[in-house]
Amino acid sequence: MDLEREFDRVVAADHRVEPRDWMPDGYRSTLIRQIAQHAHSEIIGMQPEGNWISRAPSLRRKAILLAKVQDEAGHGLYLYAAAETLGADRAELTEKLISGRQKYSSIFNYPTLTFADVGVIGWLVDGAAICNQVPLCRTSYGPYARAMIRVCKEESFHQRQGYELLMTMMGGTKQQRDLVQDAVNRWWWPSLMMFGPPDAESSNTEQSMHWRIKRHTNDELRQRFVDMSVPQAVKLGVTFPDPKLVWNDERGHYDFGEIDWAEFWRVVKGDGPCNAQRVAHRRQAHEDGAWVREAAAAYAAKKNSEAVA
Ligand code: FAQ
Repeated sequence: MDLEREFDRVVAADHRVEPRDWMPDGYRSTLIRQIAQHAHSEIIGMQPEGNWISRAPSLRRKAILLAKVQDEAGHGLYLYAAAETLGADRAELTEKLISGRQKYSSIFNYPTLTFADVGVIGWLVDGAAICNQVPLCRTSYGPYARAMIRVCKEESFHQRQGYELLMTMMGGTKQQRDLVQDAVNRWWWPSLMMFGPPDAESSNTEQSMHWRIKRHTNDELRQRFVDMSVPQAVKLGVTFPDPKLVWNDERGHYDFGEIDWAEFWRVVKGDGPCNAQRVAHRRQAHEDGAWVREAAAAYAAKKNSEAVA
């Protein structure tokens, strides 16, 4: 009881809960779920852009894209390490991902059809990720909050490289401008879905807000993202595919049209355009890496037995 009171006090005072502190089982399992999904998203999220590394239009673009995709791998590993501080087993988390028992963000189940998609992912997908993750720097669990600080710094660079790429294309030929607009048309709605279901249908929000794991609701962050993106689109010279997107003076926010939630749930449940491909690719990479894990384990065992002898 005292332990529970102490936990409530730490959370209410906006202090951090640390790995060795007592915590309710539900708090631990909610964090493992969210952090694992987040880690899986970073790892699966390497694929859509990774497809373009060998086809980047210049050495400069290739170097930037390589660095970005490597950062995503780093974020994934960082987040798996944060999940491990809660007692999760990394091998088990990977197993759950490749057997379809654990989720990753819906956004990475859409195809990247042209190089403009690389720019739009940086601008909108990383932009949405930042919007969602900056408040997570103040999440109540210490290792997750600290991981988010570094991740957000790198995501800012990702967002800027995307926007700069698009600015360059918009200053090019009509064909290049059309590619950008087409990519924006395809990624806008899926980007809005990244924030999760509407608050009224979000099963975890209320409890996660109470525990200060989440600091804002899904709809609050989605609105913040829309408000932030519209002036950026104007500056870039593109439009969003939503006739209902208008400034509402009374609310002090942009109104926007209804999101296709049926599509969202279809994609979350595994039936998006690229779900099967993404998971199969990850499974193959995991199987191909088996010899590395075996060699590392054999080396560690040898070192341990030498230390004992
Ligand atoms: N996709 O009750 P809620 C990135 C699930 S950014 C798939 O509202 P919650 C960077 C949800 O898990 C992307 N599933 O859930 C990058 C739950 O299922 P469950 C990753 C979704 O957790 C950029 C159910 O629906 N970012 O990777 C989605 O309170 C570019 C009910 O939903 C994070 O993970 C979705 N979009 O709120 C990398 C940020 N939305 O488990 C490469 C941390 C919801 O109960 C390239 N996560 N679901 O069966 C969060 O902030 C939260 O987990 C939310 C969802 C806001 C995503």
